[in-house]
Order: sequence, then C-alpha cells, then structure tokens
Amino acid sequence: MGAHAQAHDHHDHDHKPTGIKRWLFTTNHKDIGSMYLWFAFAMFLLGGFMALMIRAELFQPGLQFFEPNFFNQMTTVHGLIMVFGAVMPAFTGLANWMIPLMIGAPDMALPRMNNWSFWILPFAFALLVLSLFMEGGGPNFGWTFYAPLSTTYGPPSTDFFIFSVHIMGLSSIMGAINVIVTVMNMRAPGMTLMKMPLFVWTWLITAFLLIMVMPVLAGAVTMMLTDRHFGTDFFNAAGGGDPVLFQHVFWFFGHPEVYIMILPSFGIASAIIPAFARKPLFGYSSMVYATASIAFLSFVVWAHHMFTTGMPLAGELFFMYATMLIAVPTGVKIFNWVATMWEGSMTFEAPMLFAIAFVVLFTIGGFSGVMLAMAPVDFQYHDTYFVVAHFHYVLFPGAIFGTIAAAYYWLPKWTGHMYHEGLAKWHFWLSIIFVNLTFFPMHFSGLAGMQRRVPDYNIMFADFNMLSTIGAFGLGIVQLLFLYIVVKCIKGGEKAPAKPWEGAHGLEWTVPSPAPYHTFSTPPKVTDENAHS
Ligand code: HEM
Ligand SMILES: [Cu+2]
Repeated sequence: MGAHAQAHDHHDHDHKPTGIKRWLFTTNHKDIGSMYLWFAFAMFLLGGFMALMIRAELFQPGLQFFEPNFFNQMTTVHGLIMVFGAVMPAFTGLANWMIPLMIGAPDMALPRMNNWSFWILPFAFALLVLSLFMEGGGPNFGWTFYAPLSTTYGPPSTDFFIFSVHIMGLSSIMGAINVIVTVMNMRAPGMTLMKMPLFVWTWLITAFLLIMVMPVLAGAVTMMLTDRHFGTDFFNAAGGGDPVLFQHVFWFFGHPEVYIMILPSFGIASAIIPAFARKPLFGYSSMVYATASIAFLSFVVWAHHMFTTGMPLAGELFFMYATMLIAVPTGVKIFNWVATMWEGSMTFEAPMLFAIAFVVLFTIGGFSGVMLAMAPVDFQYHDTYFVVAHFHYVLFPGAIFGTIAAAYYWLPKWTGHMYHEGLAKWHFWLSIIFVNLTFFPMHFSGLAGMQRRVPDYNIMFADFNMLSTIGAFGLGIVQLLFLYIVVKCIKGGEKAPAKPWEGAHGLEWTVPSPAPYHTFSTPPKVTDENAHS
C-alpha cells in the first residue's frame, strides 16, 4: 500500500476537496466515475434528440422537415454520439465506480491518467457537434464513414471529425490500460482471478478488446486524412487503392467494438440476476470462458458486414460459419442466466426487471443477428431496416438497459438513498412497451425492402414507420422520468443500508452507503461470503 493511502488511515472523516477544482483535478475513481456517467447521460439525451428528429422525418413518406443532407448528418451523428458518447463512457463510468470497490482496491491504478481519459472527452464531442455548424455541414457519411463518401466526397468538416475520433480513441485506450493495470495489480489479498465478480471479468476482457482495436480505428481515420490531404490513395481506386480496404479496416475495429458495447452488460446481468434470485450464479467459470471465447471470435468475423462486396466464396463461407460459432458461447451465457433464476426465490425490483428484459430482448437481437450472418439471405437484408432493428435490439435493451439496471442496482451505494421503486417500475414498463413498439416494426419494414439511411420511402412502408415514430417519442420521453428518479434519489429518499439487496454478494456491499470518498485504504478480508456473486 502506498504512503498516500496510509495517510488516510489517520483520519476517518470523509475529507474531499470542494468547488470546481474538485472535479477538474480529481483523481478519485468515484468522482471520475460520476463524471463519466453524467457525461454519458447528457450524450444519450443529445443522441436521442437526434433520433427523434430522424423519426419525425420518417413519420410519413415524403420530405416533411429536413433537407436530405441534414437528415444524413443526423443519422451519422446520432450513431456516433450513441456509440462513442453514451454507451462507452457509461460503461467506463461504471468501471471507475465499481471495479475498485469490487476488488477491494483504494482507487484505480493510474489516477492522474484517469483524469485525462475523462477530460479529453468533452473536447472530442464538442468538436464533433460543432462540426454540424461548419460550412458544408457535419459528417453525413454514416457512423461507418465508408470511403469514398468520407474521403473524396466528405465535407470540409471531416478533418475535425477525424481529430475528434482520434481523441475519443485516446481516451478509450487510456481507460482500458487503467482497467487492466488495476485488475492485475490492485486486487485485495485473496481476491484471485477466479473469485472476481463477473463484472470485473467482462470489463477486463473488454479492456483488451479496446486496446487491440482502437489503434486500428485510429489507423483508419489517419489513412483517410492522408488520402484527403497528403496525396495517398489507400482507398482511392483511381490511384491504385481500394475502397473495400476501408471496409476491412473499419470492421476489423467495428465488430469487436460491438462486443465492447455488450460485454460489460453481460457482467451487470451476472451480478444482478443472482442477487434477486437469491442463488449463486450458475456456471461461474463457464461464464468467464464464454466471455473470453466471444472476445476471441469477435476478431475473426468482421467481413460478415461485407457479404455484398463480392468476396470470394471461401471468404463468404468462412465469415458465415465463424459468425454462427459465436452463438455457442452466447447461448452458454443465456442458459446460465436462466438456470440461475431456475427455482430461485425471485423478487422483481427495478434492477432485476431490467436485467430480465436485457436477457429476453438481447436474445431477440441475437437471433436476428444469426439471420444476418447467413451470407445468401444477407443479400436481401443488407442495408435495410432489418439491420437497424437488429442492432437496436442489441444496443437499446442490451447496452442501455444493462446500464440502467446497473444504475438502479448501485444507486443506493452511490447516493446513500433508495430510489423510488414505484416510479422505477413505471420507467421499466413504459420503456419495455415503447422499445418494442419502436424497433419491432423495423424488422417488417426492413424485410419488405425499406433501405436504411433514407429520409423518404415508398408509401407501402407507411404504417410500420408511423408505429416506430410513435414508439420512439414515447421511449425518449420516458427516459426523462429516469433522470427525475435519479435526481430525486441523489437529493433524498429512504436511507440505504450498506447492503440494500438481501441476496447481493460482493465487497462493494461491505462499505457504508453512500460509499465514503476513500474506501479500502486498508485491504479488506476476502471471504467466500463477499467474493464473486
Ligand atoms: C430512442 C432511441 C433510439 C431511436 C428512436 C433510434 C433510431 C434510429 C434511427 C431511425 C436510425 C437511422 C437508421 C437509418 O436511417 O439508417 C438510427 C441509427 C443508428 N442508431 Fe439509433 N436510435 C435510438 C437509440 C440508439 C442507441 C441507444 C444506440 C447505440 C447505443 C443507437 C445506435 C445507432 C447507430 C450505430 C445507428 C447507425 C447510424 C448509421 O446508419 O450510420 N441508437 N437510430
Ligand atoms: Cu459484426
């Protein structure tokens, strides 16, 4: 233990700096975690607002509100903000708050770098959002920014987009290094790897994915930059390059990225379901190995996004079968969650409701994923609303509901108060109804042939689109109720005990609620009772 941590043993009072400097210069994992979470929520609302603009335009066929070019900017920036601004920072916020508390460490291993990982993010997103107001408009080439749309035909602001992606990547890499170093070096004595809570395991594996693919993304945007300004032709067929190369590089990053956006949610479900089923997690070690297998396989499936680019038959087949293989470890996980609930004494507080919805709806997204993985039929599904339905089923009920479940589960620990259970149940049921109303009809409009990324469509798709838009506005508005519940919980409410959930296990429940500013200055004793949940 460092001298700094020991110094804190001398005074028990919860000393913390005050004012703006507390937040600007903080090296405290809890402060940094809170900032990440608030930033992510703000981005979620902004990205959600853009989604509602898209849905408003699509309420009826024909052009109602926006120019097609502005519509394209909205789909692009909505996707980018949700992926890089909402989901990833939310997970990093949870990692900051919970990993040290779960492994019995006083803080993250590299606290100053932690401060930087967070504070460069607002600049990255300010650049991205401000590019919408530049001459020629913001990025309009989809969140996948395929060349030549983003090179030859990209608006001038694309250079700011490139810089912004570089900063986001830097932030993610630093965050990931911090998680790995913390988990490898800072576990309390007795907290062996196979005793760690699954949330720590899934984040550790996610951190390796981040370190491996964020540099690839940086490479992709750098090649774009040199193609745009410095005379290279990586992606330019006229100069001997190949635009399909861009897709390979992008998806080598992009597919592991989709697991980056889901693995931490797997860890959250694995914490919550045992707690509210009052049974140990079924198949702990198989959960660890399944997560590792999914992560490994995520590197060899990228070209399932490119079936229609004219790959050789052997490539089509390889990527088809490799993708389907991922269903095996994923099935193991789903089986384990269900088996954990089997004959448990379950109660259905908000975290459990969201966790169960996660399991059910994520599975629907998984099934449509297997459908998309079939090379021959993907020629029909590709670039239709079926794809939009698929990835929103894994992202909204997967990444977002997972984060919401985590927030309800740990809010008592963070704030020292219980949230309002009745309101949370309203939040849950309305979210479930609206998420399905928004995204389920997209399966049908997609199968019938409606393309994605279009501001106008054939009149035959009108009914499905009307339903999706009504659902989207409901879903968006209901998330403001979540904001209200969280703020209300921070301001007051029933006092939370150290362990508010009867069936919860883990070191985080051994410290008081709210968790003091400094915890585990002296390493805790790891017992069977408080090891993995
Ligand atoms: C109220 C919730 C949401 C609604 C109504 C919504 C709606 C939409 C719509 C209509 C599109 C455009 C599809 C197209 O024209 O091709 C879209 C694209 C997208 N959305 Fe969402 N979305 C929501 C939440 C989310 C969340 C939570 C995420 C990620 C975590 C997300 C990620 C994406 C991505 C990556 C794209 C693709 C952008 C592109 O085509 O380049 N969305 N969304
Ligand atoms: Cu993929």
